[in-house]
Amino acid sequence: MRMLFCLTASVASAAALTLDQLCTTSYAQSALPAEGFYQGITIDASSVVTTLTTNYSISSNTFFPDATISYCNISFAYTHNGRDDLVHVAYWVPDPSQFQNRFLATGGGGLAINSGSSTVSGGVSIGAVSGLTDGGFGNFNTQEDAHFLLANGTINWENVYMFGYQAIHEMTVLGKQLTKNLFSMQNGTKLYAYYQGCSEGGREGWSQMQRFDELDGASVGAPAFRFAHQQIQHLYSNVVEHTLGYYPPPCELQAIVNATIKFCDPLDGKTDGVVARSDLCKLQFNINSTIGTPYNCAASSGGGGFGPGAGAPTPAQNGTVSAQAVAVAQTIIGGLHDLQGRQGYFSYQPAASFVDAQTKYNNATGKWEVSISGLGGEFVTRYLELRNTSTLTSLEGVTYDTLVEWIYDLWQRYEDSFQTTWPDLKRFQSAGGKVIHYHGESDDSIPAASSVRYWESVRSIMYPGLGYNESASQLQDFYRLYLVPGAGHCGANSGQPNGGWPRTSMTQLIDWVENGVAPEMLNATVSLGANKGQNQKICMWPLRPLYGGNGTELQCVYDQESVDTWQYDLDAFKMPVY
Ligand SMILES: *[C@@H]1O[C@H](CO)[C@@H](O)[C@H](O)[C@H]1NC(C)=O
Ligand SMILES: *[C@@H]1O[C@H](CO)[C@@H](O)[C@H](O)[C@H]1NC(C)=O
Ligand SMILES: *[C@@H]1O[C@H](CO)[C@@H](O)[C@H](O)[C@H]1NC(C)=O
Ligand SMILES: *[C@@H]1O[C@H](CO)[C@@H](O)[C@H](O)[C@H]1NC(C)=O
Ligand SMILES: *[C@@H]1O[C@H](CO)[C@@H](O)[C@H](O)[C@H]1NC(C)=O
Ligand SMILES: *[C@@H]1O[C@H](CO)[C@@H](O)[C@H](O)[C@H]1NC(C)=O
Ligand SMILES: *[C@@H]1O[C@H](CO)[C@@H](O)[C@H](O)[C@H]1NC(C)=O
Ligand SMILES: *[C@@H]1O[C@H](CO)[C@@H](O)[C@H](O)[C@H]1NC(C)=O
Ligand SMILES: *[C@@H]1O[C@H](CO)[C@@H](O)[C@H](O)[C@H]1NC(C)=O
Ligand SMILES: *[C@@H]1O[C@H](CO)[C@@H](O)[C@H](O)[C@H]1NC(C)=O
Ligand SMILES: *[C@@H]1O[C@H](CO)[C@@H](O)[C@H](O)[C@H]1NC(C)=O
Ligand SMILES: *[C@@H]1O[C@H](CO)[C@@H](O)[C@H](O)[C@H]1NC(C)=O
Ligand SMILES: [Ca+2]
Repeated sequence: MRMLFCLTASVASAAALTLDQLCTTSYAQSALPAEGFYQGITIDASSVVTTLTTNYSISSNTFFPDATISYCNISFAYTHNGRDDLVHVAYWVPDPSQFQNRFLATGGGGLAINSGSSTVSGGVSIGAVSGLTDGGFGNFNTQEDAHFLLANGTINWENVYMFGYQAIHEMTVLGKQLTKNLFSMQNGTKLYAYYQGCSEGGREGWSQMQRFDELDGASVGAPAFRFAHQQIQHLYSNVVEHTLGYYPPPCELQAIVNATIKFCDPLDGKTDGVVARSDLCKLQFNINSTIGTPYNCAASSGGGGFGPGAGAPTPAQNGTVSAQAVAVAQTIIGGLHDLQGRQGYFSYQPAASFVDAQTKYNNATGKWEVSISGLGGEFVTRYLELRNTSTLTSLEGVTYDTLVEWIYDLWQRYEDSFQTTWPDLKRFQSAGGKVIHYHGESDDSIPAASSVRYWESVRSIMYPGLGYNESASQLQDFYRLYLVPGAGHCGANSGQPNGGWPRTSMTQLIDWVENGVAPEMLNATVSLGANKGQNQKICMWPLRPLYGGNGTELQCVYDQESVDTWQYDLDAFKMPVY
């Protein structure tokens, strides 16, 4: 405490500081949280590194508008007392004249716990000190799986909990105090704390809101939560192909997607190449109608997707859509069911592309073969079997029942670390937290229905005594969900380029938290194709978009039959799946 007082005195004129003056090792050291501030953590003051960058330009950032920023990157290391570890954190600090009493915590994606410079730069553009962590995994570029095993069979549980939720929490608490010290914030001056993350970063955001009350607001996209289900879902498409014995050429699946978009696009009242109502698509489109559709794709030198087949060259493909390919697509969209027909999980919406189902071409046999999803495979080999490899080499003997068992085993093992579906948000809510949650409706990596399920879980757990509309409305007082028409995984979708992406959700969040202006609709901007720059609005769940007046007038309507298509009884499990 004494040390804090000294600091306050020595930095009393920080508001008048320039960025150059702030960006020195000695000044940053003087602003470190005092010893004992965070019980169990010791900061190594000698590890402080400061780097000044001016006129850094942000452009084509998925989550922030274009801007030019100057910042000081202040990084340091700390250790957990009694444990011989080292965790690195870094904070991008805006110019004092641009600082707006804000802090932004950021997350990663895939198996990374940070997004490098991409999210912290956006944070500086909103006048926030913006933090990232390396989770204690070695350095800022090391992913979580690198040190997940201490040896085959031995889990590094410290690594699991750091990735699960602890590292971002520590980075947030330390970063808020660093910010107050750097800018000599007076008692009574509110420091607003925010979070931005998508995919794994979305899961990391929820890991904070489910446990802590440090955040005033969070903008989270397509969270990779319900981790066990989500990761095994990546293998489901491959197991469908393996079970049905048909490995469709990528072009054939693309033809099915294109035909789906063609039929379902107008169902929302606006023929613009965007399937804004994948629920109506589910109700009205018969995928069997695509059988016989001709397809023709040129040879390519490399394909997309995860797994061993990714990036391999593909030959020219032409033909007509087969009944077998349609059976594969239909079974994938129908979602995982065990061999008794009970549902284990749900899948991507129709009109999403089939990334997990991408096959690879065997040039020796001239046949298409399974290409096992890399992310899905690693969760079996490393996180379940505890073997030091990310490659699952075969699906021999793997059935739909095996997938359900794998989910069950991963779920039990990581329920309190990775699963991240705790549905009671009372701590976040009572601290006044607000969350904007969005998910591309055509996401092909994390099913959009996953976000709907969590929102519904929170609604029913937090407001058990209320009817649907009343509980939905109370939940929306602090938690709002938006499905983004046509969008893919954490961004715009080249297959439906006229769909906008909510690039200014952080601005809307700030307006909600700081000015009490709750976003009725999310603001979106088209970022691809001929209509680039066009502004759009996105309806708030459970309302659904419907265009009238020949596609000119967006209405947000309540449609029970549509809403029902998003709910699933996951009766392959006896435990509730939040
Ligand atoms: C940064 O941009 C400003 C305004 O364009 C310019 O005046 C300044 O010289 C630039 N600074 C550096 C270091 O390039
Ligand atoms: C911040 O600075 C540290 C120390 O120089 C460096 O390792 C890290 O990569 C920087 N982070 C970013 C996002 O610039
Ligand atoms: C796992 O394998 C990698 C190389 O693939 C190696 O660098 C690492 O040390 C191994 N880890 C363990 C715990 O065996
Ligand atoms: C700040 O507030 C705390 C708690 O209300 C109080 O104990 C402390 O003396 C205040 N410090 C200053 C510098 O006003
Ligand atoms: C699908 O549509 C896209 C345009 O959105 C086109 O580039 C592609 O060639 C089509 N693929 C097939 C197989 O029809
Ligand atoms: C599509 O065809 C398959 C195979 O003939 C059949 O089992 C399925 O019910 C059909 N689906 C629809 C929606 O008609
Ligand atoms: C298949 O192999 C032949 C002969 O080696 C080569 O010319 C062709 O480019 C290969 N095709 C693909 C799709 O890899
Ligand atoms: C499809 O491939 C066959 C030979 O494999 C060829 O005869 C035919 O012209 C091709 N069709 C198109 C539309 O490219
Ligand atoms: C650990 O497991 C991997 C993957 O199964 C294997 O390649 C490696 O040889 C094993 N290491 C030891 C020391 O057994
Ligand atoms: C809930 O509200 C919607 C309008 O938002 C309305 O159409 C629906 O009938 C209401 N449901 C109940 C059960 O009141
Ligand atoms: C909404 O997005 C448009 C661009 O589509 C942008 O000009 C406008 O500033 C945004 N509004 C808010 C509140 O951020
Ligand atoms: C829609 O467009 C058609 C043809 O352009 C026109 O006849 C019709 O009146 C329009 N309907 C509405 C609701 O604007
Ligand atoms: Ca449309």
